Amino acid sequence: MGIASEALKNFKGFNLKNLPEVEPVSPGHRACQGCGEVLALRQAMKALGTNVVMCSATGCMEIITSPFPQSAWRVPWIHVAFENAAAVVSGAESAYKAMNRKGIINSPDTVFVGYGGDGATADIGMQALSGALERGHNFIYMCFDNEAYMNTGIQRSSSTPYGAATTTSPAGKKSIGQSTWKKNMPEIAVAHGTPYVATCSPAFPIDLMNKVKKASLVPGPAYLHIYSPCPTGWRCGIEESVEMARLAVQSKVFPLFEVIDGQYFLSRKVAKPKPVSEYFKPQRRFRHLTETEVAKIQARTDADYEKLVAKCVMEAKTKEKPEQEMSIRLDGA
Ligand SMILES: Cc1ncc(C[n+]2csc(CCOP(=O)(O)OP(=O)(O)O)c2C)c(N)n1
Ligand code: SF4
Ligand SMILES: [Mg+2]
Repeated sequence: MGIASEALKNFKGFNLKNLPEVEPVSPGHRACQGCGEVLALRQAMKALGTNVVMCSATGCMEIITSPFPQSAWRVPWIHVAFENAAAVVSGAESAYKAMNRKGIINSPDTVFVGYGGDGATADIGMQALSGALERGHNFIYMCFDNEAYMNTGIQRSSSTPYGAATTTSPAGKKSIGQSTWKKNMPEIAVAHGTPYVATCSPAFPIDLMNKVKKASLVPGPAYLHIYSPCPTGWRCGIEESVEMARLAVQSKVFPLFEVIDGQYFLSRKVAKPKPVSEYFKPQRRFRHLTETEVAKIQARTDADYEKLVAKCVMEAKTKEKPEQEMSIRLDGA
């Protein structure tokens, strides 16, 4: 049995009756209305609690929580550069380990978390992340994927989906927008032998919180790829973020799965998939796409999903309906 399977064998997850009341990220931050990224961050932090050291790359979830002299953080939080959250959090983890060993502190259960957006993760911070995963630090890395560099004005990243219009991949007569396919970060994390890798979505909060909790229990690196709808950059309604996150799962655009010690588990099989066009329709970043382009994306989405399903050894037990999950009242949203 691998280290993640061993650590998770008696895992008892969150459910509607035992949701934590703790709010490590306080209300009053400065995210745009309807921000799906801060909703996901909030759910993740509720699962982690307060015995954490957070290390934030530059990006939306840094600037909106820390305009000097204010902070939305109720836990230790370090802001570092755009590219090195994983390197700095691995240093903090090593320092705590040494201080615990020398008896300077007694804090063996502190959880170390590095996080950043898709630009900080899939582009500029990839090298730092790769090194930290390879060295095997006991930490969680969370990528909040809103599919572009939103903080600086909606520039494309390597995680921007094919066909999406951004300010640096504008759609026009000679351009369909983003001309490359989305980089598969979870697979890159798996390729490092990372003991726990999972994808999660704020439209499925209990699933998200359980995956964050599991990541915190694994005594080694864990990578979480968290879908983060951004109404500002995706050009959809501010009330549509959760619906976009849900449709991404239901259309197989963003499947939910876990990889535990290299074994794949589908969190939620999409039995009756919605067409990608239904997910695209409310988002003006896709409005220029022709039927031919949409059909091409549909074919690629179907093929990618089949490849994933073929790798899954069994289905996980999570069966809550999204509607039921979203009926949870998270005060202060
Ligand atoms: C070395 C460096 N290059 C560029 C920047 C400017 N910059 C800050 S945040 C950011 C984009 C962040 O995008 P992402 O990581 O996807 O996070 P998001 O804002 O979308 O949540 C950029 C380009 C910087 N701070 N440092
Ligand atoms: S730009 Fe997007 S991700 Fe950033 S705070 Fe606004 S809605 Fe959230
Ligand atoms: Mg981003």
